[in-house]
Amino acid sequence: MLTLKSKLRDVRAHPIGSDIIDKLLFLLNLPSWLIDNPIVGHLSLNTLRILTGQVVSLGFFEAVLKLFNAELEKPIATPVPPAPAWWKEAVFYQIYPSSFVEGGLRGILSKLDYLKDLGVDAVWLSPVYDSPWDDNGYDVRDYYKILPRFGTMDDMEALISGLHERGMKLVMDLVLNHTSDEHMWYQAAVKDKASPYREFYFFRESEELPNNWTSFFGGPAWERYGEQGAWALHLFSRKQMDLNWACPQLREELYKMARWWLDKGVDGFRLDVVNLISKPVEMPEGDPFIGSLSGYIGAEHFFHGPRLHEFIEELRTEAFDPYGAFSVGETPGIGIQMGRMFSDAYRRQLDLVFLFDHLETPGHTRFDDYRYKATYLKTFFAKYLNADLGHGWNALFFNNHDNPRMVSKIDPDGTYVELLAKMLALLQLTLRGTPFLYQGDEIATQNQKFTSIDQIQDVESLGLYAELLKTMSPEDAFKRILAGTRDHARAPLDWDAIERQRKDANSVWRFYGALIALRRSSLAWIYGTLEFLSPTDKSVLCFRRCLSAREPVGAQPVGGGRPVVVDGPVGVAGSVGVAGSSFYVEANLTPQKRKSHAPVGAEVLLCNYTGTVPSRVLKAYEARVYRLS
Ligand code: TEU
Repeated sequence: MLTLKSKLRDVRAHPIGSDIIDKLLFLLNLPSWLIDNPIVGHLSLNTLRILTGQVVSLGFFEAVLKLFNAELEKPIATPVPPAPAWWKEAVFYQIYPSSFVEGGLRGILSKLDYLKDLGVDAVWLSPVYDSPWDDNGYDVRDYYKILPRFGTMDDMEALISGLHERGMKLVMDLVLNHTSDEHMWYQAAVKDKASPYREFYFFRESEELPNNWTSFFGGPAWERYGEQGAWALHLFSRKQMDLNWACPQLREELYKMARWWLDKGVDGFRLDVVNLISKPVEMPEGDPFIGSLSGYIGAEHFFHGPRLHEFIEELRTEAFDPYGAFSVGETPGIGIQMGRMFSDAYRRQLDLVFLFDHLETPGHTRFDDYRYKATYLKTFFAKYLNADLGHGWNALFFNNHDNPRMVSKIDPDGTYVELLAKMLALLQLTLRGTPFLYQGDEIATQNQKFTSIDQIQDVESLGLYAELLKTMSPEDAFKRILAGTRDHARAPLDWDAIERQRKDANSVWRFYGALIALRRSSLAWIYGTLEFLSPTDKSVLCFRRCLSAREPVGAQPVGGGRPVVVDGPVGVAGSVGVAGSSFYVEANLTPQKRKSHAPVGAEVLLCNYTGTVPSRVLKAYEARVYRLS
């Protein structure tokens, strides 16, 4: 049990403690040696609290201590080596339905051959459910209905079969933390205090705001609704009402709905903000200092709430396991160790999680107007992919519908855009983990050139803009919006550019094709070991992937442990394993020339520069794959 008297190094040894400390260091842009040296490690939490001038409230420490003590790691009972799985081998592609193609689900259906040609194995489809569209479908009005502008349930079924006929899988987006205020449960709850649906949400009757929590989209997380005017909780927009997972009837309804979709044949789910689903009954005040660092007050109470893992285990048992459904949790705010608590196969919760600590560099949040230094990727991946994840697995992505384009964060002027896009693709498809491409990645889509707030549609950006105007000029507020707006990623996909690039042998599109083919050519890319090399060179990320020759055809699972045994071709990707294959990958993360560390004489298989004979010098953002044996 951890208390205020516990030493910092004991807190550091706890998975949640380790992640929280890392997160604070990240937000403050402080080096980890500050905490990891023995003198500081011997300080108690309470001494630290006093030494830091009590800038962080006692309430915060109490809240995190509760977290630590509630979540002691489960003992490992039967160590079963993780099996090969289709989702470890697959290349995923995220479709954002309002901007992927015109024509809704039928439009998507018409593009399945396109996706197949690109080499995609599985599609993650962002929400297409009936919705008033306050947050582009992440505000579900009816989980059992398709939004008419995307088509009908028949179109959905046609899409599922269309994918399956082509040997591809479908992963739907499941929004379980909240519903739209127009959902019939919420409507019933607001109309009648005695309604059984009242318990599905968080209603509080008080004069003042029930607590100081803020919404991710600006302003308080509480709003008065309906005639009685009770407060109800919405961590996102005013039309996205948080669901009370402590209510067993609600959970049963949600599991029933997930099973209904699985009966239709979907292969799994991406679970929207799934780490937020459990909230403490007392709804304690959030710490304002911690809130000022992250931009949201109260998150320490719900980013990893008291019954989170219990709920997720139940969801898996009740809904996913009977179908062998795949799950990837979107888990903003949590770190590597907490990620493991979801994705370690022993714990039987989720298959994968999306972690976000590589989307900004230390000391920055999304709306800061700054240039992303790609050298951070070396630090990040070495830490993330070297961490002991038990029998967990990683998801690899640089873009999604919630973030400005990575190429533009690194290179706002677009000077190196093609090289950079190819370099990121090369890393995404050769590092260890499951790649998730976002629509437009394959043609190096950049940020939009917005010039005025009138062009911005996203509810998050508009909410934040209104907040910012309270403390800064419209020009400065717009600069922040321009830096972080999700609208950058939501512009229509440029099909003309796709056509052009498909014909151009040197295009980014064709480079993706080559990388996906390379990934399929050897199981070393999937189950092989990953070893980061040349750690002192901060500019060049280099690593070796290797399928062990000692095992017949096998490899080390993530984080060590017993090897995965793979017999011949497996899974959707149809990759084959050749024992003893090994590859070397290097990427210059800077626009300056850098020295290559590759073994002399190794054969270059792929490079993002064309027409030049690879030399011992890496040019701006140059990235190469070599065969070692
Ligand atoms: O996103 C959750 C999330 O934490 C962020 O990525 C989000 O964009 C927000 O800006 C936090 O600052 C998921 C969905 O991906 C997003 O599109 C939804 O708006 C959100 O949940 C609510 O459903």
